[in-house]
Order: sequence, then C-alpha cells, then structure tokens
Amino acid sequence: MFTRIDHVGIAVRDLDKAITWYETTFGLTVTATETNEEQGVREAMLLVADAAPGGSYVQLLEPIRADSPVGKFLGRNGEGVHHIGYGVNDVEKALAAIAEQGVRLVDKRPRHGSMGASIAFLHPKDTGGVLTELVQAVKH
Ligand code: CMX
Ligand code: CO
Repeated sequence: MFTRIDHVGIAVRDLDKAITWYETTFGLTVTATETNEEQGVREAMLLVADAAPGGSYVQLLEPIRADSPVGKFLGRNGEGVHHIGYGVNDVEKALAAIAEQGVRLVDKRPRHGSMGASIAFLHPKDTGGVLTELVQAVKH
C-alpha cells in the first residue's frame, strides 16, 4: 500500500533558523515553503532524494498557533520528530483499507497538504505512538 517515505515531519520553534541549519549542516535545499492555516503551521519541504513517483523530504513545521497539533507537541516534547508521511497512490483507498483494520482515522476525508498533495492522518494511539500521514502527491 505504501510506495515510499514521502517525508519526515519535524517540529521546530523557528522555521527560518531551522532551514538555515539544515541547509548549512546537511546541504539540503528548500523545494517549497507555505503556510497551511488549517493545519496551523508555517512549513518548508527540503528535498532529500528525487525518486519516482515523487521526491522524499524533510518537512520543517513551525506552529502559527499554540493550540495547534504542532504547538501542543512542542509544548509537551520540545523540538523533534513529529510524524512520518508515507506515499500512497490513492489516499481514499488506503484510508478505507486501514480503517477496516480498526485503526482510528484523524481525517476521514483527505485534506490539503504541502505542494498540492492530498493528505490524511492516522491516530498515533492506534499506530504504536507514531503519528502517521498518508500522502498522495501530485503526479509530475
Ligand atoms: N506523535 C505521537 N503522539 C502524539 C503526537 C505525535 N505527533 N501528538 C499527540 N500525541 C499524543 C499525545 O502524546 C497524547 O498522548 P497521551 O494521551 O498519552 O498523553 C495524545 O496523543 C493526545 O495528545 P493531545 O496533545 O491532547 O492532542 P490532541 O488529541 O488534541 O491531538 C492528534 C492529537 C493526533 C489528533 C493531532 O495532533 C492531529 O490532529 N494531528 C494531525 C494533524 C497535524 O499533525 N498537522 C500538522 C502537520 C501538517 C502536515 O504534515 O502537513
Ligand atoms: Co506532513
């Protein structure tokens, strides 16, 4: 069902500082930055590897509200790995198959993610403590 790791999401307090750190320390480059009001984040996608059917990325996430998922996470845990995003070909099909296994869905329907992707989250309490995102990337 999963085609690849699309991205690893990392919670940061200061997006601009974190971008500079990833650029200078690891030599990654920013593909896109955007604000996603619905998810409560300002974020950047940094390309790690370019492989069909889409690249893999580090997603740096700075909360724009303290009561957002990333804001709450930072308050409790500080900076660090927040979630894993897996690539899927059909997010609605994948969600239905996973729900059938008894896993709680955070999103019953896909939402808008980075770079035009359709995304949906599974509840970390049903996935061994790992917040898990399904990502249907825009075909390119
Ligand atoms: N990883 C693992 N566990 C997590 C977690 C995370 N990132 N975030 C929260 N939890 C756990 C908490 O530790 C807590 O556990 P305990 O009950 O044992 O203390 C429990 O989940 C509830 O935590 P909470 O802070 O009260 O959070 P909520 O129930 O309000 O929300 C969740 C949890 C998963 C529904 C919410 O974080 C969510 O909707 N996440 C999906 C959206 C998201 O993360 N958006 C930002 C990224 C956007 C993008 O990738 O594009
Ligand atoms: Co993500």
